[in-house]
Amino acid sequence: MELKDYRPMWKELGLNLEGHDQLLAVLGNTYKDIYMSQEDRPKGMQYLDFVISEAHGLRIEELMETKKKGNKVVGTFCVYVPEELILAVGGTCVGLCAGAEIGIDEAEKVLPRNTCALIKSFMGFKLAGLCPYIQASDLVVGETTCDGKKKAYEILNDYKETYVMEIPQMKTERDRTLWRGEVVQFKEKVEEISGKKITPNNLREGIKIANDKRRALQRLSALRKAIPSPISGLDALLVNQIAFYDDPLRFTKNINTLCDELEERIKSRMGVTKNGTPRILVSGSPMAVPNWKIPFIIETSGAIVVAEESCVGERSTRDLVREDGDTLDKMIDAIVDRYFKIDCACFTPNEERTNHILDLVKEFKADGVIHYSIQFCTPYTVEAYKVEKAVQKTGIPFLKIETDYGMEDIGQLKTRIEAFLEMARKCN
Ligand code: BJ8
Repeated sequence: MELKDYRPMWKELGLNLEGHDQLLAVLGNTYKDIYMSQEDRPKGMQYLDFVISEAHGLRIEELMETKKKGNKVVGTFCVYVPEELILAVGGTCVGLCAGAEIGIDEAEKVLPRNTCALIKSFMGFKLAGLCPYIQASDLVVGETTCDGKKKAYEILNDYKETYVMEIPQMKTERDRTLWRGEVVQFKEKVEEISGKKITPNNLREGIKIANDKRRALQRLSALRKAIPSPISGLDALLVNQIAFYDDPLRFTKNINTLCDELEERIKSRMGVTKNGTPRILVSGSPMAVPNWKIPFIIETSGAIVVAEESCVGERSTRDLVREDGDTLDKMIDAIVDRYFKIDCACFTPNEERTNHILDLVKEFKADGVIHYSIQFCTPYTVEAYKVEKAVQKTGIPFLKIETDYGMEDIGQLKTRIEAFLEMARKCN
C-alpha cells in the first residue's frame, strides 16, 4: 500500500519538516522495539497500532477536516479541563502533554534545566515546531496545578495563546465555589470561540460521549484484575495514552471490541504471562506518549503492570459525570463534582490518593507498588513519602523511582527493578 504524503499538511501547519521527520523515525523505531516485540498481544491492539502509526497523519487530517466545518480543536495539558463542554459544541479535545526528549534543547533555552521532563517536552515540541496537535489547536488550555506548569504557560503564551484555568489547591467548600466559577467561565470561553451556545441538550450529549469513553476504559481496567492478566501493562497504557487524542466515538467502539476479546481470553484462561508472575501497581506522575520506559523495564524483567494510579490511567477514568441533570445548572454541578474528585498530588492534604492506592493494591492483587515521579516533579516526589508509609503497612514491597525521559539510566533502573521484583515474587 502506498503511504500517503502528509508533508504539504505539515508544512501548512508550520512544522519544522526536517526535525519532524527525525521525530517520526525515532518514534517508529521505538514503537517497533517496545510494542511489536511483545508476544500474545490481543488482536484488538491492531487498532491501536494503526492509530499510533497515523497519529501525525490521518488523525491530524481529521482535525483539519472538522475545523473546515467550523468546529474547534482545543489542546489541553491536564485532566482537570472538562472535555464535556468542548464536546457539547461539536469540538475536539486533544492532549498536548509529551513524553519524548526531542526538542528539550529548545525548551532549555526558555526554561531552567531542572524543570520536569513533561513540561520541557511540551515546550520543546512547540518551540522546535514538532507538534501538529498544538499547531492545529484553536485554543490551548493550561491550568494552575504545579508551579512548573503554571509558570511555563506564561512563556508558552508568547508562542501560542494559552487560556489558563485556576485549579484550587484544597478541597473545602470555598474551593468548590472557586472551581465552579472556573468551570462556568470556561464554558463561556468555549461558547465564545465556537460561536455556539451550550444547552442542556448538547451538554447532555457531551457528557454521554465522555462517560462512554471512560466506561470503556473502566471495563478494560476491570479485566486486568484477572489472573493471569489478558493484556500487558504496556498495551493497556497505550490505550490510556491514545484516549487523549483519538476520536472519542471510534475509540470507545474499538476499546469495547478489545474488551470483548479480553473477556474471551479470560474465559479460556489465556493470559500474556504465566501464573506466578509478580503483579505491579505503578503510581505517580503521568506517562504521556511515548514515555514507555518504566513499564517496558518492568515487563521485560519478568513482571506485569496491572494498573496505573496516574492521570494516564485510573485517576482520569474512575469517576463519571452524573447523567441525571435536567437543567444546565445541574449538569454544570455534576461536572464540577466529578472533576473535583481528581486526587492530583498538587492538592493538600491529599489522603484520598493514598487511600485509593491502597484500594487498588487490594482490588488488583498487586504484589508490589512502584512509585514513579518524573525528575523535578515536586508534588509527586514529595507525596511519595506518604504513599510509601501507607504501602509499607500492607506488607508488600514499595520502590520509589525518579527519572526523566532519557535512556542513560536504563541499566541502573533495570538493576533496581529486578532486585525489587525478587522481593515482590516472595509476596506472590
Ligand atoms: S491532574 S498529575 S494531568 S497536573 S509531572 S507537570 S505535576 S512537575 S502533570 Fe498532571 Fe493535571 Fe495533576 Fe494529572 Fe507538574 Fe509533576 Fe511535571 Fe506534572
